[in-house]
Parts: sequence; structure tokens; C-alpha cells
Amino acid sequence: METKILSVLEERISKATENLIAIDVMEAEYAKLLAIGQEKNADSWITRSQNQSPHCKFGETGVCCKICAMGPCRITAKAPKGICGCDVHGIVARNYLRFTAAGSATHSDHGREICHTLHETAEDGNYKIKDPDKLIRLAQEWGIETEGRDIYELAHEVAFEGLQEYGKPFGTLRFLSRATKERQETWAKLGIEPRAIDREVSTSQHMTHIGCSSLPDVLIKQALRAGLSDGWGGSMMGTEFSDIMFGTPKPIDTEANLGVIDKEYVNIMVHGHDPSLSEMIVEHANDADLIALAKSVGAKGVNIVGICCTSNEVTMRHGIPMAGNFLQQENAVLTGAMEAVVVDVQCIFPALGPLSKCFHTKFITTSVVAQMPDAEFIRFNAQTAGENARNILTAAIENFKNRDQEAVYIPQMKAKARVGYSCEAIIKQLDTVTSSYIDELGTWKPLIECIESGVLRGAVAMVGCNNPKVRADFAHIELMKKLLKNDIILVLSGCSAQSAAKGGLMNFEAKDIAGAGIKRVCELANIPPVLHMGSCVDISRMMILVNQVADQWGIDVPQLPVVGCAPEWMSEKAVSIGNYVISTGIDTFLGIVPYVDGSDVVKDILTNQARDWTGAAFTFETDVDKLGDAMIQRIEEKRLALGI
Ligand code: MSK
Repeated sequence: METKILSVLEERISKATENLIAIDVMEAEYAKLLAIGQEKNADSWITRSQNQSPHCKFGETGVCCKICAMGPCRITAKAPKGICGCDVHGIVARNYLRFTAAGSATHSDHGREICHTLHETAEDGNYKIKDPDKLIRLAQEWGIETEGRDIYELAHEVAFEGLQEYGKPFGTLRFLSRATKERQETWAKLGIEPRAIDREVSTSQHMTHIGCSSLPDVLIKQALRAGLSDGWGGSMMGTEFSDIMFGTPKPIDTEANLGVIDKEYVNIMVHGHDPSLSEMIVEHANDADLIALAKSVGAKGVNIVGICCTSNEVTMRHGIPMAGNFLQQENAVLTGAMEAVVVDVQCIFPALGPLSKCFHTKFITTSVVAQMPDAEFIRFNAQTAGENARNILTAAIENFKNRDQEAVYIPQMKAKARVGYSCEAIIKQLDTVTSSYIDELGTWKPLIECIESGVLRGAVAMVGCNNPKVRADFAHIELMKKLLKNDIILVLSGCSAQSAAKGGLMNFEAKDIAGAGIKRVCELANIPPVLHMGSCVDISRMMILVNQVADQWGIDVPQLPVVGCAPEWMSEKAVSIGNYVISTGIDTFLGIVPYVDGSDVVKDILTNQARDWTGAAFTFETDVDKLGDAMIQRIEEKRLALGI
């Protein structure tokens, strides 16, 4: 009986590798890996999640306050106020603001590191300028002299000005001028134009200290401001400067899911968010002496695969295969075929160290920001980047001989994907449809015409993580399929993009499950029906896209039939993103409710009142089908209001 089930499963998997991969097929494979781990007494997120359930209701509803040492205070019917007198609405809003500020700080600190890397670029250095045109455009946008300048001298000045954005004493962020006039006026009127990036995080911490703000509307406005300093500040610089140094992404073919791990090769998994290290690893992975070393230990070569947003960065620019997203990080180690897990910052399970010890895998941390137990710490920095990368590659290659080949189990499932859709790439692709529209930087008119005519009903920006509270990838993939059937095109980033890639939705052939309108657009423009726009910080690309589209259409951003969605989010960064997305005028649909259920006032601000402020608000809905229906309904309402 068991053999029969396995053979049915194997047949489905072999079909899945060619077409769409069903979630239940993936889950069956993950279960096999989990069983391998259990034999080795390995821990897993599934068991840890079970151990943590049920979750603390005070924490889950946001009513626990521990911002001073008089508490912790927990709000109940018997104790409706904290010791300082703050009511539940103030406590929930303060917690929400702190959550947002942490997310904003995290994205923006990533952006800061990228600024420093840009400042280190040199003709003969580890980092070079790969997109000088983008650098010059950005310098001109910032009013920096470009005529007759050495490109590296220019890069250093732009990097310096970028770093000034973090702590400048006066004014507001430079990139706000990229938003439509209407957005800029809305932010100014509401008093949420972000000033220096660090200042908004710092002010958020100050406002939530004991004895400062406890008015929920004031606290939520600051959350919007802190979010904006991320999306239109730190994240946007992270994206733009990465493009300048590593190249602006353009369409490239790759593959996704655990089947990209190769038994015959030295496998190295890069994981985290900052592309500075992974770019170097990719650059040196094919050095002749390292390939010779790999062959000398019995491998055919070196195979780099990615997890989370570091993966998104190197797949967008080099087509490096994606082993998976957030909840796949342990599975990749459980295959027993991973010589090294090399991590930079964010979304890395501290569990990877102990898990790696159950196998021959080396767990290598590289950033002072993310240091963990059972890891080898190789401090990475821009001056020694090439040497750091080669040392890591050498250590991984030499570790190949310690692998137990008999015990390796790599699920043979992978899907083809086309990735690399920066704004520049999308515009270029659209211009192939209507060449008469070509100008220097292209135009969004073909896209606007498709939406106006109803060939496309609208667009959804789907982003965010996996969360053990819900079935991994299920909401992402089911919602994408539903939206595609309704002729709603998708732009994706972060772990949502990897869900789509694993499920086969970034394959050109996936157009066949979409409605007739999208199918036609995909055929004409030669694009897959869901477009990979990059990592978490690259949601800034989406902000530029919607603002340029609104501007060229001659309408305001909130009028666009476009919504945002994070169906399985889990991180503080995701809440920061949500805040800047609604501040940008895009309704945002969440499948996981933030820790605000304890205050009807805060919930009402986020889901209703925010619309009066910014033209957009959150919708919280944990039922996947209803979440999809709500997005479609909102898009149709916007179409109706536009008279299209
Ligand atoms: S990696 S923040 S789990 S999307 Fe950007 Fe994925 Fe969420 Fe991390």
C-alpha cells in the first residue's frame, strides 16, 4: 500500500517538475525530510511551533505593555489601565509603533550598508559600477554635478549624500519627490513626510517611552511616517544603489525549489538579505582554481542556491536558482547535501546552527548584526569581500568529502521561472508590444491601456513571508491562481515571489491558468503572468511603478485598481512595509492579523480611518478565499469609480 502511494506521489512529482507544482506534493516531500531530521534528533520549526501553541493571548492581541519596569501590565476587564494610566488603545498603538519602527530600522540599516558598499566602489576594487547610466540619472535627480566626473568619484558623492539621508538635521527625504504631486501634498497635510531616516525610528522610540504619547491616532500616524522612511528612504536606496553596483535586473531564466540542489556538486546556500556578500560568492564560484579544487574532492563543480531575499537578489541578477523561501531554510539542510549555509542578515533561523551540526554542513555567519550559536563567524567587509568569499568557497568545497552521499535525499521537484522584472525591465518588455511608445526611459501607457480597456482588471502587489500559523505557501499560491483567473496581474517580491516560483507560476506556460486577458498580454509581451520584482527592499520598485503609472494616467494613486497583499507575513519589516504601502495610497490586505486585536480603536484607525488620511487602509482577513474575494471586489470598486 505504502509503495503504491509512493509511486503515485513520484508520478505526480515528475509531472510537477514540468508544470505547476501542487502544494500537497511539496508537503509530502517536506514530510520525508522531516522524518530524516527526526532520525537525527534534529529540531524543526514545526515542532517548535507546536510547542509554542497556544500563543499568549495578551501578546497576540497587543495588550501587554513592558516598556517600563513597573509592569509588565496586561489589560483585562479587571485591570483596564496600566500602572501609568495608559488605556488599552494607547498600549496597543504603542506596541504597533514599536513593531513598525523595528521593521523600518531593519530595512533601512540594510540600505545603509549598501550605501557604505557604494562608497567603497573602485575601478580596481571588489565592487564596481555596473549600471553607470542609473548612477548618473540618480545623481542628476539629486542635483549632483555629473559633467566630466569620474564615475567612481560620482558614486562616492552619491553614497555620501545617501548616508546623509539617515541623519540630516533639516528637510525631508530626497526620494519623496519621486511620488506624485498628490501623494506629496497628502503626506505634507497629514504631517507624515519622513525627515531623516534614523530620526523617524528614534522619534518612534521616544514617543512610546513611558510618559510620552498614548493617543492612538498620533501613534499610528508616526507608524505611517516611520514606514515611509523605510519604503521611500532606506529600502529605496538599498534597491537603487544595489542596481548601480550589481546591475539593474532584466529577464533571466532560473529554477526554484529543493530540486535545484545537486548531489554531484558542492552545494552552497546563501541566505539573508544583503547582496554584498552573495554577489562576491557568485562572482568567485567559478574561479578556475576553485573548480579544480572541487573536482579534486570528487565534485563536478560548485552549485550556489539561495533562500529568502539574498536568493531573490542573486536570482534577479544572475539567475542563481532559488532553493526556497523562509520556511524552506531548514529543509535545504535536511537534504544532507549542503556543504555550507552562508548567511548575512535577517530572517535566518538561529536553529540552523544546531541543525547543521546533525549533518556535515558548515553554518557560516558573516555579519556582526546576525551572530548565532553553533556557527563559524567569518566577518565580511567590503575591503576584503573577494578574499572573504573565496575563503568561504574553499571551506565549503573542502567539506564535500565529509558528506554522507548514501544519506542524501533531495526531493526531485523544481519549476522553471523567468525572473528579473525591475521597473526598467517591465517598461522595456511592454515597449515590445507597442513600439511606437518608446522614448528614452519608456512609458507605462501600454499597461494603462490594458487596464483601462479591461483586458487586465487591475494588479496586485503580493509580498511577504511564510508564517507557521498557516499552511506554508498555500495562501500565496491559491490567491495568485484566483487573481490570475480574474485577469488581475501580479507583481511579487520577497518570499511570496519564491512561493510562485516554486509552484511554477513564474513559468511562461502558467499563462494557461489565467484569464483570457492576461493570457493575451503574456503572449504579446512574452512575460510570465506573475512578475518577480525582487527582494523585500525592492518593494520600493513597486512604489515607483504605481506612482509613475498614476502620474502618466493623470489620476491619484488611491484611484488605481491596484492593491497590496501579504497573506502569510510574519516579520516586523512586513508591518513597516504595510504602513508605507497604505501611506502611498494602496489598500493592503493581510492574511495574518497584526497584534492589534485588543483595541477596537486602533483596529478602526488601521482598517477605516487611515483611508480618510491617505486614501487607503488595511483589510485583515484570515480566510484565504474571502481575502481573494475582498481584493477582487476592491479592484472592481476602483474601476467603477473611474468609470472604466
Ligand atoms: S525574506 S521578511 S521572510 S518576505 Fe525578505 Fe521572506 Fe519575509 Fe524575510
